[in-house]
Amino acid sequence: MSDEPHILTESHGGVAVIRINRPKVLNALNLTLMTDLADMMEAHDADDSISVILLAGSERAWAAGADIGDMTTASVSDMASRDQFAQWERIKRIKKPIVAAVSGFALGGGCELMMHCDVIICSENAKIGQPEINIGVMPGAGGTQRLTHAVGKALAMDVVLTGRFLSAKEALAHGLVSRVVPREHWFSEALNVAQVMASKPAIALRSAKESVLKANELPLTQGLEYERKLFYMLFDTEDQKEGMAAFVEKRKPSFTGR
Ligand code: CO8
Repeated sequence: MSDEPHILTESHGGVAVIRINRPKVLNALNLTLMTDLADMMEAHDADDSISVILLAGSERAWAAGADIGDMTTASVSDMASRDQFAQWERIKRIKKPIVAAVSGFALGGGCELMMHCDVIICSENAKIGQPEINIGVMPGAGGTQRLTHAVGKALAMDVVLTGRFLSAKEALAHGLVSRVVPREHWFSEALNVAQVMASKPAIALRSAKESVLKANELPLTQGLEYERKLFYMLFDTEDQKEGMAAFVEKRKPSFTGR
């Protein structure tokens, strides 16, 4: 067992960068890593100096899935008692935007973790898929649901039932990732995007994330009502006053996050 931390973190202004660091297993996700990831994200969510979380893997692998070694001989009750999905639920509840910097393999749980992120910046070398079918199971952390919402039934069935990998180009064409960038810029471009977002008014940023996510959960009429309420609430923020005054006065706004 290596003593290297399996998660590394650093901050760039209002952007907290978290890097998954298990290179020997292509960043396979185990329970300890997922627990630490959720702990760290919650800490950043509660930290007023952070506006955006940037989650990155390595150039070779974002994450090649859940750690297969941990599951090989597991029984139903082993899997249920580990309750790994509790950590995924915690990540789902993070309010600040999460940018994914994806290079290399994003497979199985790795693809599912990528789909928990809000803006996905993807290297042209990425290989994305849900190959669980090849090892006798199926996606379990949202793959059949979020992938289908993102790319539609026909392509989701193709990916989940054959286990094939999507190229970055295909993923972009079908709305699974936000942008594809040249392989040498996979991290720097994601950081640029995160920094642009971090310069925006923080409450509006969080509210906009919340509202877009509701589009996958609510019927249209309820989603529109939800959006409208959040929109009205923003008129109670100092940043709304500042943003609109700055526009009228033809100057750059100075947002405070209040
Ligand atoms: N788990 C554990 N170890 C892994 C994993 C993984 N998912 N992926 C790669 N590794 C290890 C390999 O065993 C290998 O180790 P070693 O050097 O000791 O032999 C090392 O990483 C490098 O891998 P390869 O030699 O295989 O590298 P290649 O470039 O030849 O192939 C691949 C790369 C295509 C990514 C290949 O490693 C592969 O197919 N990996 C498995 C992908 C996969 O099936 N992922 C799905 C896993 S199941 C899952 O994610 C279910 C999620 C459910 C929710 C989670 C909560 C429980």
